Amino acid sequence: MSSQKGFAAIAARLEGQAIELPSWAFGNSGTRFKVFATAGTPRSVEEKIADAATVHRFTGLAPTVALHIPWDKVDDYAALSAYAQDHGVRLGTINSNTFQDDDYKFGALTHVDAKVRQKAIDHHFECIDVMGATGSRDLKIWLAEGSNYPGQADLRGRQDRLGESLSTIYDRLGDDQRLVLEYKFFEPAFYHTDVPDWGTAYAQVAALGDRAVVCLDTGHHAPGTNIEFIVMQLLRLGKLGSFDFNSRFYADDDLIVGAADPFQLFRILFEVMRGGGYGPESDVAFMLDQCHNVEEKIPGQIRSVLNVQEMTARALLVDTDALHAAQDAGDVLGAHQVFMDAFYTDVRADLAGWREEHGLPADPMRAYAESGYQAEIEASRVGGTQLSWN
Ligand code: PSV
Ligand code: MN
Ligand code: MN
Repeated sequence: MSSQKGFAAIAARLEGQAIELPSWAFGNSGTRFKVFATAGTPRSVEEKIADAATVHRFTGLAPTVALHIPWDKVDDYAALSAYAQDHGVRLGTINSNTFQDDDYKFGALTHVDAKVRQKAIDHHFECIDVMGATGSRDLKIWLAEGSNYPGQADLRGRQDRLGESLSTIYDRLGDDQRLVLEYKFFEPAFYHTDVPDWGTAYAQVAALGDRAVVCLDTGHHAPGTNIEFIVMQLLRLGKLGSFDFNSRFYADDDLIVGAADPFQLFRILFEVMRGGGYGPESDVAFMLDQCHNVEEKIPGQIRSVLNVQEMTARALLVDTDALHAAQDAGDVLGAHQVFMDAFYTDVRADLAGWREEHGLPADPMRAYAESGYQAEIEASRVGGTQLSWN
């Protein structure tokens, strides 16, 4: 006989769940072979924010939007913030970008030339100024730095310069602001990456201080990596700052979270809860980092936040008392069954009811399709230049 909590027991814990949307998910994106344009794609940062606000209106799950600088550069960030608030959302994480400038061909924060390093540091100072104007807490740094050939670069020297550069940036942050360092094991560099894994990211942020933490992008690991173990370890060390959620089959695919491997998302969320990374007391930020190359972007984002909510509910359903009892008794199959019972529980009807109780559409995908918003943006967003991922 399996042990199982009911949905009513966990419903309250779904209150206030927030999943930040990336502004770039609403722009056109693709592969190095082709970027397909989509009707209705935003032509301005404001239109991206309006689309993100639409996702929040239909789901209640996405109250903030992350910006990427300079993709989302504007003259007046306070005005942009007010625009977002008028649309029912807030501006969130500020992502720096040191990967699209010729000067950074051989590195930015790790470059051998102090002038290039200073240019990259100054860009981060500019991002911190943006955070001041938008009220953002997190500066997220992902670095495209590394080398393609063995012997090309001095691995140790680059790591030392990275530490110095990060420390200069960290010192500029306000007391309520955080530096969030994201790792990725390959691409665009193919031989070595300067922040390839959680251990390197941890070593770098641990040297900075309490307000420096790690971002775990679920697409940035080798196939077969036990990501939930990394989640557990970073939470245990007090250094899990945020997630970039997406899913992958082969590389850094940036597909819809939970699409490729729903069970992996469940396992990750279970460890998040086990480690205290979920709920009002937690500082762990949930964010999507996705691109919608061939599907419509707004429904793509709606589907994504619903997938996270659904797996959150299932992970909350794990009967932890029964699980621990089975674990302590060495009951291998009993423990496994408690875990799998929660994973296999279909919560969709309960979540539909929960949404209705909260004044939200029971089926946000359908409500969006019937709302006319897509037809409206396709008809009105003509002329101007559609924004692309970069
Ligand atoms: C790099 O692959 C990355 O995951 C970083 O978070 C970037 O900021 C983002 O993608 C851009 O899509
Ligand atoms: Mn990312
Ligand atoms: Mn990525």
